[in-house]
Amino acid sequence: MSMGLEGSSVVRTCRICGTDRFEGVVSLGLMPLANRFIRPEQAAEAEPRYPLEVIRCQECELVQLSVVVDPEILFRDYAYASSASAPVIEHFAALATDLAARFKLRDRLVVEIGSNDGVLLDPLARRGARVLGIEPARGQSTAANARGLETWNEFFDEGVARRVRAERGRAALVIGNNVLAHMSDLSGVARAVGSLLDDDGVFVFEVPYLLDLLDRVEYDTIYHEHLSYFHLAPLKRLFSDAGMAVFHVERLSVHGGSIRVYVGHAGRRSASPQLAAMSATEGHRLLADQRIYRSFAESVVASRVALNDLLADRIAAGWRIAGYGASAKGNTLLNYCAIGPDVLEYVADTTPYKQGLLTPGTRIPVVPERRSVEDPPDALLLLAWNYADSIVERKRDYIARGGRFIHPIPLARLIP
Ligand code: DWN
Repeated sequence: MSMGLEGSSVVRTCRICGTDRFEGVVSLGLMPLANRFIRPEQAAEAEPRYPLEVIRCQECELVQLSVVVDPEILFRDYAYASSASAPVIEHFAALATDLAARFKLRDRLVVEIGSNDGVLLDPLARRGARVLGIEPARGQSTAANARGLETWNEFFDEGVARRVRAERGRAALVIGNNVLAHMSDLSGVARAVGSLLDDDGVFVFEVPYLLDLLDRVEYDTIYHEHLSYFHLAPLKRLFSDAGMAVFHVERLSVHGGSIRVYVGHAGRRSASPQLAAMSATEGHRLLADQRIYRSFAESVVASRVALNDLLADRIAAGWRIAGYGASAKGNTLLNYCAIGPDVLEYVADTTPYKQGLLTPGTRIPVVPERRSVEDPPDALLLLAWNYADSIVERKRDYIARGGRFIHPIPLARLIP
């Protein structure tokens, strides 16, 4: 795919089935990159903006972005660190336990695509697996290697798969959490995984689930890193075309609602009842019916109006408001709703890399999380609402002193 001006290109054919017949889903306008936080000395400089528009393939039903931004721009110098969020550490510790119980991993090769700072490689290695991370972000790859978790600073593709197989052999397990949605050449990735897995090998991956996005109006999870918004039907097509088969799926609450999908070589494992049940549910939801997507687009506009009304009302009442969690989704929400430093005094965040920088497009200062304790506002806008339970629980003292949270979607509401 040849990249156009500023490292982006328009999608002409579906990234799974290759057809060129699309329906529009929603357009959020021209948006800056959600994880490109701005240094204060660059605050006055213009930053690249790209169309953020979602389309749906009329053949295989894959919901996807209409514009692809060069992954070198998106991921080489990358702000997101998995280990900055305690709930993510807990989530992947539990996954390691689950995988070790489900598969024989001791002394077996486990390759993780998009392994970030090694948050999952670590517990897997502690269970005796021979782990290898494949991570394109320089900072995260360096951090993982510094922890003794071998990580190649690469984008995963068929060439890297061949090199792993030549140098490490075939894998019992390939894992890819919150990475498949970020990859443009899905067919090439599916073939690469298939070539790397041993005969009984399994590819296990987590992706945000389209049904949760639609039902909870999670429009802020739409940003340029997320090229695809998956449900089972197109995923089954993708892996079937690569000589593999989805055989199991689990529904997860993480990241606003995700699915964990298990794939093996075709014919090696029988489909689980859970897979049949979820496939049937998708059939009943008529996800090929354009009316679902029109309704979602209308709900997105209603969500923006409700949030801006609540914020205006509270500011008119004299409240000081700040953001909590400088998340990528938060930057979609702030830019789409035009929420700037006149509304939020700061955004508190636990990620050292982000602190001292400004939010992309809206230029709100990101500060250490302790600022929300030392200089508590009247309300904190939950830009990391996917951890709302954990955050509200941990900030009981803030609430006890009269502090409130604003949960922005689907319709803005105060907690408590
Ligand atoms: O797919 C992706 C997901 C998995 O993670 C990536 N493309 C990018 C990233 O999206 P995100 O930035 O929206 O993810 P989070 O994990 O929702 O970001 C939460 C932010 O909030 C982080 O910067 C850490 C911060 N945080 C905090 O300040 N206090 C998180 C918690 C739990 C907290 O208590």
